[in-house]
Amino acid sequence: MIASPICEMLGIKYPIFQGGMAWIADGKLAAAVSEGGGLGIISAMNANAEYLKGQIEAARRLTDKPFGVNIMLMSPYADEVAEIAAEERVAVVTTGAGNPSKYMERWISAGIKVIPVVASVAMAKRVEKYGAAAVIAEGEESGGHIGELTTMAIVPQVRDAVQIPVIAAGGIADGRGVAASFMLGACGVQLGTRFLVAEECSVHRNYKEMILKAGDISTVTTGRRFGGNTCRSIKNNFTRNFIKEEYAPEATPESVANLGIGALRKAAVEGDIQDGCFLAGQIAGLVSREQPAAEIIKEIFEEAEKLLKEAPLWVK
Ligand code: TUI
Repeated sequence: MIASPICEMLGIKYPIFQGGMAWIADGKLAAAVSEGGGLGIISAMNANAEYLKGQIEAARRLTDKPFGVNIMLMSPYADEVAEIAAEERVAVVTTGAGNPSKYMERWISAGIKVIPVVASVAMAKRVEKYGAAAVIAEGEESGGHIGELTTMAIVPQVRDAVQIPVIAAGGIADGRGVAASFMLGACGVQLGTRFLVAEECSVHRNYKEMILKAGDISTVTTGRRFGGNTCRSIKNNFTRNFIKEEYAPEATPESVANLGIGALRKAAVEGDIQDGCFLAGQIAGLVSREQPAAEIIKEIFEEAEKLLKEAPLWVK
Protein backbone atom coordinates (compact mmCIF):
# COMPACT_ATOMS: atom_id res chain seq x y z
CA MET A 1 0.00 0.00 0.00
CA ILE A 2 1.22 3.50 -0.75
CA ALA A 3 0.67 5.71 2.29
CA SER A 4 -0.04 9.25 1.11
CA PRO A 5 -1.30 12.25 3.07
CA ILE A 6 -3.74 12.92 0.24
CA CYS A 7 -5.52 9.59 0.97
CA GLU A 8 -5.95 10.56 4.62
CA MET A 9 -7.10 14.06 3.73
CA LEU A 10 -9.80 12.87 1.31
CA GLY A 11 -10.69 9.42 2.64
CA ILE A 12 -9.64 7.62 -0.55
CA LYS A 13 -7.70 4.37 -0.95
CA TYR A 14 -5.30 5.29 -3.77
CA PRO A 15 -3.74 8.76 -4.28
CA ILE A 16 -5.06 9.11 -7.83
CA PHE A 17 -7.45 11.67 -9.33
CA GLN A 18 -9.24 11.30 -12.64
CA GLY A 19 -8.83 14.53 -14.61
CA GLY A 20 -11.90 16.70 -15.13
CA MET A 21 -12.01 16.20 -18.89
CA ALA A 22 -14.41 18.57 -20.66
CA TRP A 23 -17.29 16.78 -22.48
CA ILE A 24 -15.97 13.46 -21.14
CA ALA A 25 -15.81 13.31 -17.34
CA ASP A 26 -19.45 12.78 -16.33
CA GLY A 27 -21.08 11.42 -13.18
CA LYS A 28 -20.82 7.83 -14.38
CA LEU A 29 -17.06 7.94 -14.97
CA ALA A 30 -16.42 9.86 -11.74
CA ALA A 31 -18.42 7.32 -9.73
CA ALA A 32 -16.53 4.39 -11.30
CA VAL A 33 -13.15 5.93 -10.41
CA SER A 34 -14.26 6.69 -6.86
CA GLU A 35 -15.66 3.15 -6.49
CA GLY A 36 -12.24 1.93 -7.64
CA GLY A 37 -10.59 3.74 -4.74
CA GLY A 38 -9.43 6.94 -6.51
CA LEU A 39 -11.05 10.34 -6.71
CA GLY A 40 -13.48 10.64 -9.59
CA ILE A 41 -14.08 14.14 -10.92
CA ILE A 42 -17.08 15.51 -12.84
CA SER A 43 -16.26 18.20 -15.39
CA ALA A 44 -18.55 21.23 -15.28
CA MET A 45 -16.86 22.32 -18.57
CA ASN A 46 -18.90 24.85 -20.55
CA ALA A 47 -22.22 23.52 -19.22
CA ASN A 48 -24.72 25.23 -16.93
CA ALA A 49 -25.82 24.67 -13.31
CA GLU A 50 -28.63 22.31 -14.26
CA TYR A 51 -26.23 19.99 -16.11
CA LEU A 52 -23.78 19.89 -13.20
CA LYS A 53 -26.53 19.25 -10.66
CA GLY A 54 -27.78 16.32 -12.75
CA GLN A 55 -24.29 14.80 -13.00
CA ILE A 56 -23.69 15.16 -9.23
CA GLU A 57 -27.01 13.38 -8.61
CA ALA A 58 -26.07 10.65 -11.10
CA ALA A 59 -22.72 10.08 -9.34
CA ARG A 60 -24.40 9.95 -5.91
CA ARG A 61 -26.76 7.27 -7.16
CA LEU A 62 -23.73 5.15 -8.15
CA THR A 63 -21.34 5.69 -5.23
CA ASP A 64 -21.27 6.84 -1.64
CA LYS A 65 -17.53 7.49 -1.88
CA PRO A 66 -16.10 11.01 -2.19
CA PHE A 67 -15.78 12.60 -5.63
CA GLY A 68 -14.95 16.03 -6.98
CA VAL A 69 -16.10 18.62 -9.48
CA ASN A 70 -13.81 20.47 -11.90
CA ILE A 71 -14.66 24.08 -12.64
CA MET A 72 -13.21 25.33 -15.92
CA LEU A 73 -12.68 28.99 -15.11
CA MET A 74 -12.93 30.20 -18.70
CA SER A 75 -16.50 28.87 -18.90
CA PRO A 76 -19.24 31.47 -19.38
CA TYR A 77 -21.14 29.55 -16.68
CA ALA A 78 -18.27 29.52 -14.13
CA ASP A 79 -20.22 31.62 -11.58
CA GLU A 80 -23.32 29.43 -11.55
CA VAL A 81 -21.52 26.07 -11.55
CA ALA A 82 -19.19 27.33 -8.79
CA GLU A 83 -22.27 28.04 -6.68
CA ILE A 84 -23.81 24.59 -7.39
CA ALA A 85 -20.57 22.89 -6.26
CA ALA A 86 -20.81 24.86 -2.99
CA GLU A 87 -24.52 24.15 -2.45
CA GLU A 88 -24.07 20.46 -3.17
CA ARG A 89 -21.07 20.30 -0.81
CA VAL A 90 -19.04 18.00 -3.06
CA ALA A 91 -15.92 16.64 -1.35
CA VAL A 92 -13.42 18.35 -3.65
CA VAL A 93 -13.37 21.16 -6.20
CA THR A 94 -10.55 21.25 -8.70
CA THR A 95 -10.17 24.20 -11.05
CA GLY A 96 -8.47 24.73 -14.37
CA ALA A 97 -7.62 27.31 -17.01
CA GLY A 98 -7.41 30.33 -14.72
CA ASN A 99 -7.22 31.90 -11.28
CA PRO A 100 -9.85 30.48 -8.87
CA SER A 101 -9.25 32.99 -6.02
CA LYS A 102 -12.61 34.75 -6.23
CA TYR A 103 -14.55 31.52 -5.53
CA MET A 104 -12.30 29.96 -2.92
CA GLU A 105 -13.76 31.49 0.23
CA ARG A 106 -17.27 30.31 -0.71
CA TRP A 107 -16.11 26.74 -1.39
CA ILE A 108 -13.94 26.52 1.70
CA SER A 109 -16.72 27.81 3.97
CA ALA A 110 -18.97 25.08 2.50
CA GLY A 111 -16.43 22.54 3.82
CA ILE A 112 -15.03 21.72 0.38
CA LYS A 113 -11.37 20.87 -0.19
CA VAL A 114 -10.20 23.15 -3.00
CA ILE A 115 -7.41 21.72 -5.15
CA PRO A 116 -6.60 23.98 -8.12
CA VAL A 117 -4.67 22.88 -11.19
CA VAL A 118 -1.70 25.21 -11.58
CA ALA A 119 0.81 25.59 -14.38
CA SER A 120 3.28 27.83 -12.50
CA VAL A 121 4.90 28.37 -9.11
CA ALA A 122 3.30 31.84 -8.84
CA MET A 123 -0.22 30.42 -9.15
CA ALA A 124 0.56 27.62 -6.68
CA LYS A 125 1.68 30.17 -4.07
CA ARG A 126 -1.36 32.35 -4.69
CA VAL A 127 -3.89 29.54 -4.20
CA GLU A 128 -2.06 28.31 -1.10
CA LYS A 129 -2.50 31.80 0.38
CA TYR A 130 -6.24 31.61 -0.39
CA GLY A 131 -6.61 28.30 1.48
CA ALA A 132 -6.13 25.55 -1.12
CA ALA A 133 -5.94 22.09 0.49
CA ALA A 134 -3.44 20.91 -2.14
CA VAL A 135 -2.39 21.79 -5.69
CA ILE A 136 -2.23 19.81 -8.90
CA ALA A 137 0.98 20.80 -10.73
CA GLU A 138 0.27 20.07 -14.38
CA GLY A 139 2.93 19.77 -17.05
CA GLU A 140 2.53 20.52 -20.74
CA GLU A 141 2.49 16.80 -21.53
CA SER A 142 -1.18 16.95 -20.55
CA GLY A 143 -4.06 17.00 -22.95
CA GLY A 144 -6.25 20.07 -23.27
CA HIS A 145 -5.42 23.55 -22.05
CA ILE A 146 -1.80 23.62 -20.91
CA GLY A 147 0.95 25.89 -19.59
CA GLU A 148 4.62 26.12 -20.61
CA LEU A 149 6.47 23.85 -18.16
CA THR A 150 6.95 20.10 -18.32
CA THR A 151 5.87 17.84 -15.45
CA MET A 152 9.52 17.05 -14.68
CA ALA A 153 10.21 20.77 -14.20
CA ILE A 154 7.02 22.00 -12.55
CA VAL A 155 6.47 19.35 -9.86
CA PRO A 156 9.71 19.79 -7.86
CA GLN A 157 9.59 23.58 -8.20
CA VAL A 158 6.02 23.76 -6.91
CA ARG A 159 6.89 21.27 -4.19
CA ASP A 160 9.66 23.58 -2.95
CA ALA A 161 7.44 26.67 -3.10
CA VAL A 162 4.41 25.53 -1.07
CA GLN A 163 3.68 23.67 2.17
CA ILE A 164 0.48 21.98 0.95
CA PRO A 165 0.51 18.56 -0.78
CA VAL A 166 1.35 18.49 -4.50
CA ILE A 167 -0.32 16.21 -7.02
CA ALA A 168 1.47 15.61 -10.33
CA ALA A 169 -0.32 15.69 -13.68
CA GLY A 170 0.77 15.45 -17.29
CA GLY A 171 2.36 12.48 -19.03
CA ILE A 172 1.39 9.89 -16.43
CA ALA A 173 -0.45 6.71 -17.46
CA ASP A 174 1.14 3.81 -15.59
CA GLY A 175 2.99 2.77 -12.42
CA ARG A 176 6.27 4.18 -13.73
CA GLY A 177 4.75 7.64 -13.98
CA VAL A 178 3.33 7.33 -10.46
CA ALA A 179 6.65 6.21 -8.96
CA ALA A 180 8.50 9.00 -10.79
CA SER A 181 5.95 11.56 -9.55
CA PHE A 182 6.60 10.53 -5.96
CA MET A 183 10.34 10.93 -6.54
CA LEU A 184 9.71 14.47 -7.83
CA GLY A 185 7.98 15.34 -4.56
CA ALA A 186 4.34 14.69 -5.40
CA CYS A 187 2.15 12.67 -3.06
CA GLY A 188 -0.49 11.85 -5.64
CA VAL A 189 -1.23 11.89 -9.36
CA GLN A 190 -3.96 12.99 -11.75
CA LEU A 191 -4.57 11.06 -14.97
CA GLY A 192 -6.88 11.98 -17.83
CA THR A 193 -5.92 10.14 -21.00
CA ARG A 194 -5.81 6.67 -19.43
CA PHE A 195 -9.27 7.10 -17.86
CA LEU A 196 -10.67 8.27 -21.18
CA VAL A 197 -10.53 4.63 -22.31
CA ALA A 198 -12.11 3.28 -19.12
CA GLU A 199 -15.09 1.02 -19.86
CA GLU A 200 -17.30 3.36 -17.83
CA CYS A 201 -16.32 6.37 -19.94
CA SER A 202 -19.20 7.20 -22.30
CA VAL A 203 -17.20 9.27 -24.80
CA HIS A 204 -17.78 8.46 -28.50
CA ARG A 205 -16.22 5.18 -29.67
CA ASN A 206 -14.10 7.04 -32.27
CA TYR A 207 -12.46 9.11 -29.51
CA LYS A 208 -11.39 5.97 -27.66
CA GLU A 209 -10.04 4.52 -30.92
CA MET A 210 -8.00 7.70 -31.52
CA ILE A 211 -6.35 7.26 -28.10
CA LEU A 212 -5.83 3.50 -28.46
CA LYS A 213 -4.22 3.94 -31.90
CA ALA A 214 -2.08 6.99 -30.95
CA GLY A 215 1.71 6.75 -30.94
CA ASP A 216 4.38 8.81 -29.20
CA ILE A 217 4.22 11.77 -31.59
CA SER A 218 0.48 11.73 -32.29
CA THR A 219 -0.34 14.89 -30.33
CA VAL A 220 0.29 18.50 -31.23
CA THR A 221 -0.38 21.88 -29.64
CA THR A 222 -2.56 24.61 -31.12
CA GLY A 223 -3.00 28.22 -29.95
CA ARG A 224 0.63 28.82 -28.94
CA ARG A 225 1.29 31.73 -31.28
CA PHE A 226 -0.72 34.35 -29.37
CA GLY A 227 -0.40 32.67 -25.96
CA GLY A 228 -2.85 31.97 -23.15
CA ASN A 229 -4.89 29.35 -24.96
CA THR A 230 -2.54 26.52 -25.85
CA CYS A 231 -4.29 23.16 -26.21
CA ARG A 232 -2.89 19.68 -26.82
CA SER A 233 -4.85 17.27 -28.98
CA ILE A 234 -4.42 14.41 -31.44
CA LYS A 235 -3.16 15.46 -34.87
CA ASN A 236 -5.94 15.41 -37.46
CA ASN A 237 -7.60 17.55 -40.08
CA PHE A 238 -8.83 19.94 -37.35
CA THR A 239 -5.34 20.59 -35.93
CA ARG A 240 -3.83 20.97 -39.43
CA ASN A 241 -6.42 23.62 -40.39
CA PHE A 242 -6.05 25.35 -37.01
CA ILE A 243 -2.29 25.62 -37.34
CA LYS A 244 -2.54 26.82 -40.95
CA GLU A 245 -4.89 29.65 -39.91
CA GLU A 246 -2.99 30.40 -36.69
CA TYR A 247 0.28 30.98 -38.54
CA ALA A 248 -1.24 32.77 -41.54
CA PRO A 249 0.24 36.31 -41.84
CA GLU A 250 -3.19 37.94 -41.42
CA ALA A 251 -4.11 35.97 -38.25
CA THR A 252 -4.95 37.88 -35.07
CA PRO A 253 -5.60 36.70 -31.48
CA GLU A 254 -9.31 37.33 -32.13
CA SER A 255 -9.42 35.34 -35.39
CA VAL A 256 -7.72 32.38 -33.66
CA ALA A 257 -9.84 32.51 -30.48
CA ASN A 258 -12.93 31.28 -32.31
CA LEU A 259 -11.33 28.41 -34.24
CA GLY A 260 -11.93 25.75 -31.61
CA ILE A 261 -15.52 26.54 -30.71
CA GLY A 262 -17.71 23.48 -30.96
CA ALA A 263 -14.83 21.15 -31.86
CA LEU A 264 -14.66 19.43 -28.44
CA ARG A 265 -18.31 18.50 -28.70
CA LYS A 266 -17.81 17.29 -32.28
CA ALA A 267 -15.08 14.95 -31.03
CA ALA A 268 -16.59 13.68 -27.80
CA VAL A 269 -20.27 13.45 -28.76
CA GLU A 270 -20.28 13.03 -32.56
CA GLY A 271 -16.94 11.25 -32.95
CA ASP A 272 -16.12 13.52 -35.91
CA ILE A 273 -12.63 12.27 -36.82
CA GLN A 274 -12.06 15.07 -39.37
CA ASP A 275 -13.28 18.21 -37.63
CA GLY A 276 -13.39 17.24 -33.96
CA CYS A 277 -10.75 18.34 -31.45
CA PHE A 278 -9.55 15.19 -29.68
CA LEU A 279 -7.81 16.51 -26.56
CA ALA A 280 -5.25 13.99 -25.31
CA GLY A 281 -1.94 13.90 -23.48
CA GLN A 282 1.47 12.96 -24.89
CA ILE A 283 1.24 9.66 -23.04
CA ALA A 284 -1.62 8.49 -25.32
CA GLY A 285 0.93 6.29 -27.10
CA LEU A 286 1.21 4.19 -23.94
CA VAL A 287 -2.54 3.69 -23.60
CA SER A 288 -3.50 0.61 -25.55
CA ARG A 289 -6.31 -1.19 -23.73
CA GLU A 290 -9.86 -0.43 -22.61
CA GLN A 291 -10.41 -1.62 -19.02
CA PRO A 292 -12.76 -0.97 -16.10
CA ALA A 293 -11.65 2.10 -14.08
CA ALA A 294 -11.08 0.02 -10.94
CA GLU A 295 -8.78 -2.35 -12.86
CA ILE A 296 -6.78 0.58 -14.26
CA ILE A 297 -6.19 1.96 -10.76
CA LYS A 298 -5.28 -1.42 -9.24
CA GLU A 299 -2.85 -2.22 -12.06
CA ILE A 300 -1.14 1.18 -11.86
CA PHE A 301 -0.60 0.98 -8.10
CA GLU A 302 0.61 -2.63 -8.16
CA GLU A 303 3.28 -1.53 -10.64
CA ALA A 304 4.14 1.65 -8.71
CA GLU A 305 4.53 -0.23 -5.43
CA LYS A 306 6.81 -2.80 -7.04
CA LEU A 307 9.01 -0.06 -8.53
CA LEU A 308 9.19 1.94 -5.32
CA LYS A 309 10.13 -1.19 -3.37
CA GLU A 310 12.93 -1.85 -5.86
CA ALA A 311 14.25 1.72 -5.67
CA PRO A 312 16.96 0.90 -3.08
CA LEU A 313 18.66 -1.25 -5.78
CA TRP A 314 19.99 2.03 -7.24
CA VAL A 315 21.87 2.86 -4.07
CA LYS A 316 25.12 1.05 -3.29
O1 TUI B 1 -7.80 23.30 -17.67
C1 TUI B 1 -7.06 22.43 -18.04
N1 TUI B 1 -7.29 21.73 -19.17
C2 TUI B 1 -8.37 21.92 -19.99
S1 TUI B 1 -9.64 22.99 -19.79
C3 TUI B 1 -10.35 22.51 -21.21
S2 TUI B 1 -11.84 23.13 -21.76
C4 TUI B 1 -11.49 24.45 -22.69
N2 TUI B 1 -12.50 24.89 -23.40
C5 TUI B 1 -12.33 25.96 -24.18
C6 TUI B 1 -11.14 26.61 -24.23
C7 TUI B 1 -10.08 26.17 -23.51
C8 TUI B 1 -10.27 25.06 -22.72
C9 TUI B 1 -9.59 21.55 -21.78
N3 TUI B 1 -8.51 21.23 -21.09
N4 TUI B 1 -5.96 22.08 -17.33
C10 TUI B 1 -5.61 22.77 -16.15
C11 TUI B 1 -4.76 23.92 -16.46
N5 TUI B 1 -4.88 25.05 -15.87
N6 TUI B 1 -3.77 23.97 -17.36
C12 TUI B 1 -3.26 25.21 -17.32
C13 TUI B 1 -3.96 25.90 -16.35
C14 TUI B 1 -3.83 27.23 -15.88
C15 TUI B 1 -3.48 28.25 -16.74
C16 TUI B 1 -3.41 29.54 -16.28
C17 TUI B 1 -4.09 27.52 -14.55
C18 TUI B 1 -4.00 28.80 -14.09
C19 TUI B 1 -3.67 29.80 -14.95
O2 TUI B 1 -3.61 31.05 -14.45
C20 TUI B 1 -3.72 32.13 -15.32
C21 TUI B 1 -3.66 33.38 -14.55
O3 TUI B 1 -4.73 33.97 -14.32
O4 TUI B 1 -2.55 33.75 -14.17
